[in-house]
Amino acid sequence: MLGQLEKLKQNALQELENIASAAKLESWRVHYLGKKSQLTAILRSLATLPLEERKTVGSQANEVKTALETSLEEKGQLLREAKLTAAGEGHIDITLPGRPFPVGGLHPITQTLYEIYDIFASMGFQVVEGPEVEWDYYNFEALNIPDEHPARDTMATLWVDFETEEGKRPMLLRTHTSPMQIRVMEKMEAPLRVIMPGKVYRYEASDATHVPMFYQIEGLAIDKDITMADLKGTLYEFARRFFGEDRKVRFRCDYFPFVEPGVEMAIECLVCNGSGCRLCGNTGWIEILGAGMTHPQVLKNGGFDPEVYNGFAFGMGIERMPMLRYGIDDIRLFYGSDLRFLRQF
Ligand code: FA5
Repeated sequence: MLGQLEKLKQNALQELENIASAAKLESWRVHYLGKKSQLTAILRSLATLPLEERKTVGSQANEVKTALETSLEEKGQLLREAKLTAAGEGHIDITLPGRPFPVGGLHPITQTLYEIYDIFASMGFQVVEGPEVEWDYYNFEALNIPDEHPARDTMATLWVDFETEEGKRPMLLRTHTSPMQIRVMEKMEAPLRVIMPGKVYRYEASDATHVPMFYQIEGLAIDKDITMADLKGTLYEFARRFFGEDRKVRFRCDYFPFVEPGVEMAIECLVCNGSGCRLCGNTGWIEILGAGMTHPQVLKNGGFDPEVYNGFAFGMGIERMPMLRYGIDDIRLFYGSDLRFLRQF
């Protein structure tokens, strides 16, 4: 039986030499190593042999099996390589890894918006969006800024008047997100806590800190016993979470016709830590938002009784936030489409 095994091995290996296709290789495998092969029959018959013979034949049969299996594996590899080379000959090297698809990322302003949503969501604020093309009524009138009010001059407006049968109705690209205060009040019941993000437009020339289209997030809270302490607490918490625990925050009086009293919130300059630099105009502070207690007339315009309800509102420019955090000294970089800048975030 030992001679039979040796012969089997020689025949198998010789045949294998001449094989040139995967199909033939498979037939070879079935013939020499398959369930009905001579080798399998020998291995099965081992149990019937006397002990001594079983040992020698068994070890020889296993050795042949291993040799055939190894040769089969090697031949398979050779055939696969030959096939790849033939396919690629004169064309391309198809064994090279493919070109990766470029994967985009979120714009730094979008990232900032998402981060701010998370902070306010954790304080119970929900996000509400509204139109960028707005009626004069919501953008100005209902916010205590009637025609000819000097506050209109602070927001150079892009008008897109709307023709109706009765004549022109004043329409504009919203100059701030504050019109959403009225829209939300008209639709929602108190108590309410909302933030209202979006693009706003001003007819202004661009410079290092101004662009004609930028993002704001408006905030509004209305309930029965809201105080200035609630406003300050909410904005302190926001500044602490966004700019870090130790960053100093300052509130000062300011004027916006739709709040009374009105304040501006500034944070200690992140570039010079308050000692004065170009970014903060040597003051050590940078204003990031306007805020205040909702004016009673504005509550009335939104359908709330100011004898029962009160509220606070704030509005922040978004581009300034990453500018401060990363020391970016020109706002136009965000909208310049320079991928070398944008890919850093
Ligand atoms: C307002 O727009 C008020 N609606 C804010 C407000 C809301 C006050 C609710 C009270 C209650 P202001 O015009 O100051 O305020 O603009 C707010 C922020 O927008 C500024 O602090 C600044 O960060 C940003 N901003 C203003 N103009 C530009 C501009 N041209 N480019 C980029 N950011 C600007």
